[in-house]
Amino acid sequence: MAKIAFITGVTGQDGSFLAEFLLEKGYEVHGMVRRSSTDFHERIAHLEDTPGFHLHYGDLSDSLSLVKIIGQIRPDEIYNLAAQSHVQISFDVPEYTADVVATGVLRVLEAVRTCGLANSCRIYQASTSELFGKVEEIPQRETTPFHPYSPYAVAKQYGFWIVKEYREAYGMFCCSGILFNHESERRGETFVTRKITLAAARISQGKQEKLVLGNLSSLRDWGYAKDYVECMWLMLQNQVPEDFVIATGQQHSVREFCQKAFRYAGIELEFAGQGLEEKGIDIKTGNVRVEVSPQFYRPTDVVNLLGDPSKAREKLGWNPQKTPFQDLVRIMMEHDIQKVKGESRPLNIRGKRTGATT
Ligand code: NAP
Ligand code: F7E
Repeated sequence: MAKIAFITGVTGQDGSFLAEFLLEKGYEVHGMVRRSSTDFHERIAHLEDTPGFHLHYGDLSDSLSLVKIIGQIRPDEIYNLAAQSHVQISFDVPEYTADVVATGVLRVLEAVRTCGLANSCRIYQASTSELFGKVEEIPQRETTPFHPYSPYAVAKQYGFWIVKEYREAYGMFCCSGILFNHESERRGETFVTRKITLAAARISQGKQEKLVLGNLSSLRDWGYAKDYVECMWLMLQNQVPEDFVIATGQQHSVREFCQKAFRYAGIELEFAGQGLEEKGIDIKTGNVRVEVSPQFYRPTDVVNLLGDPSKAREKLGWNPQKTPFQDLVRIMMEHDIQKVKGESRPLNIRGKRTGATT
């Protein structure tokens, strides 16, 4: 009998890679999708006719839909990946973020209990390095105290603790992966790495004038999303439910990401100036290609994330360096150089077609 997995957030970056990964392992995969006015799910469109892949309408804010789906499919494993996952946007929609990112986790756990699956169903919760926030230790590991620093992170803190509570109170197999930033060619276009790779590709093809960013000095431990979904699965195959930090153990700045991405597109950038006056200049032409705007600064920003993946390496046998930083940038740039070749409409200087602010 094939194992049955249920993925919330299947249309997202991680959900789409995880669905592919589990289908390859022979799982029957069920994903939850929200109704939207554009019913095209770009990241999973290629999977929709795959035998063993099924979609169900539902929402993390709607307990009844969760009970209905979970009761019907009776999964062996649940991967709770759905979230309002943009940190900056969580300052704009804090109440909605709390409802989905915090209470949503509780709804999944309670749906499992309601359906009588508390003893059989294993649950993965998508926790985050944002829990470390205004960091109290470098590098951050499983024992590092949390200091969440955005409405998103505060909501994720609830998710982390309610999972731990249900594990201890009801003996459920539920655990959190504390994942550091992971990126890919499927990353949402307003996260900083993808914003940079798309802009570098467009600028090199004369389709965008410049890229406007926020804090260039922010430091992140960036990995490749495809490698990270394997770890989610490994955590549910473990003997006991435990929480793990998942990271590469290497750190780079937003500025450095820009330089590497632009170099891939044939543009050598030199940064000059400080703070809001800092600029990324094309060494060959003298053109300013990167500028800073307060629009992309956050009321509170997390600026020094570096994970220690030792526990995952030792206990799960996971390789944190499978895709090194330069390969991640290359994968994203190769994809985006091809992607923007098809675009004709010029973009505004933020590389966007709308007036949205992220
Ligand atoms: P993503 O690309 O933003 O995908 C989020 C997914 O959640 C989408 O499928 C989205 O559906 C769905 N969703 C949002 N609100 C929902 C709701 N109310 N009900 C049901 N589904 C909803 O995020 P990701 O990068 O794949 O991240 C996956 C998870 O890991 C998230 O929980 C995120 O917070 C967490 N995380 C991510 C990272 C990272 O670096 N990527 C690191 C640590 C933790 P639509 O397509 O309909 O919008
Ligand atoms: O920002 C800085 C920004 O939005 C990274 C989510 O997946 O990872 C993600 O959250 C850094 C921040 O990701 C711009 O201030 C500068 O310091 O790419 P990001 P994030 O906030 O780290 C964690 C682990 C999650 O859990 C989240 O779900 O880059 N930055 N200039 C910028 N960021 C953006 N978005 N846009 C800028 O123009």
